[in-house]
Amino acid sequence: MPLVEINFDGLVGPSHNYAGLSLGNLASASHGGDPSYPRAAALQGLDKMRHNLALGLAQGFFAPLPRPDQAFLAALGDPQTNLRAAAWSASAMWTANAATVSPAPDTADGRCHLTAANLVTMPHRSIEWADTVRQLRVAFADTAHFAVHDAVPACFGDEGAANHMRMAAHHGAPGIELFVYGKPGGPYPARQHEQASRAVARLHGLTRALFIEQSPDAIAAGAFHNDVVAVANEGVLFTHEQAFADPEGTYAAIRAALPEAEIVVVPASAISLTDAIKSYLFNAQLLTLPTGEMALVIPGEAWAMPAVRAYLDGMIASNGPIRRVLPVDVRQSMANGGGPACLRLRVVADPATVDPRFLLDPARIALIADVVAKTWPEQIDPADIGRESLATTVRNARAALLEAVELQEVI
Ligand code: SUG
Repeated sequence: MPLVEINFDGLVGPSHNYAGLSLGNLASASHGGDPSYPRAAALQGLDKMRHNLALGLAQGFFAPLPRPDQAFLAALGDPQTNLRAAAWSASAMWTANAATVSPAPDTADGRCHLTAANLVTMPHRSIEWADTVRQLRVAFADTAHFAVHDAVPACFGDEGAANHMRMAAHHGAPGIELFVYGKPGGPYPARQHEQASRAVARLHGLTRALFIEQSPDAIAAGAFHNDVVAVANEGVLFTHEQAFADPEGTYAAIRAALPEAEIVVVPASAISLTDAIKSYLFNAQLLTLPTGEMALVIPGEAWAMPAVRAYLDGMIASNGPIRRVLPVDVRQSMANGGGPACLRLRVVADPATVDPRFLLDPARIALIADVVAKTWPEQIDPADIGRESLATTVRNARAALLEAVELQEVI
């Protein structure tokens, strides 16, 4: 089978909660302390997977990580503060931050390379990667086709695919890889370090990589990852005009490396940076449908914002490369700053080379939804974090999932 794009969504874990842990992520900060609804959150995510599968696209998933993280709590002397909430976070649901992926046509050894992201900027995320990489090594165990790398050293922050875009004539063709990094000095952390991006490009054996500075204004306005203000697919880049520190230089470098590139720039006069970040328009899945048309899977929040809706109506009416806009409801994830694009890791590969237990069809989605409906907590209030009875519920829910999908070895 030819190489296709497979989207691996993170199943929202049973401890999903709002603890306001992410400085610079405006949604996380504003919802900190709200009650959360893990069951509804996971079912919303599964509906998105079902929706994309129904479009005729390949869909996979990753299992939630073990929470609460007892080793982290013990190493910190059992903290009662925000650090306790960190150990309970279900943040691994945002698999765009699980790893950076370079498909086989781009790499020196002709294998698909994945490097787990160290996520060191935020304590609750820094504890993900060791468990993530174990899962990646099960899913992509076929070393003839895949190479899975540990995270780069923690002195350089790496947030994975959220700050990485790939452009190519089509998914199976050799492509250019765009690494977007931030420079420190603004009001919020610049989470992606240039040296981490360069290390990942070296580990993957890339010959055609561009290193692009993210606009400090975008980070200051709340674009804590590049995928909040830009998304690419095959030959198309869809970007806000304030995404990059040097927009014109960036577009010129992309066009020089990939002459067929089409760059759709949304001007601030149509959608302000503030509205782009609030609506999460760019945190979309830009997908090539089996018909060859491109579709933009956006959060319902973006569709509901008048300025964004007006822009999208005009875009569809025009002759641009993005032909369809498909809103989805991932409200529970959105309230923590995670839109449709955050919830998925894109891997271009032959599905036959991936462990089939991570791939989905409607029956497997129904199986997972059934476990979620029966075992995921309906609601978590901030005061519940730390309760032993809830910890037991969360552990049992995850164990029930792993048993149902026959993935007990990722425990
Ligand atoms: O790292 N939110 C995540 C959202 C990640 C979104 N991912 C991408 N843009 N690719 C983050 O800021 C909030 C957790 C809390 O506050 O409870 C959180 O971790």
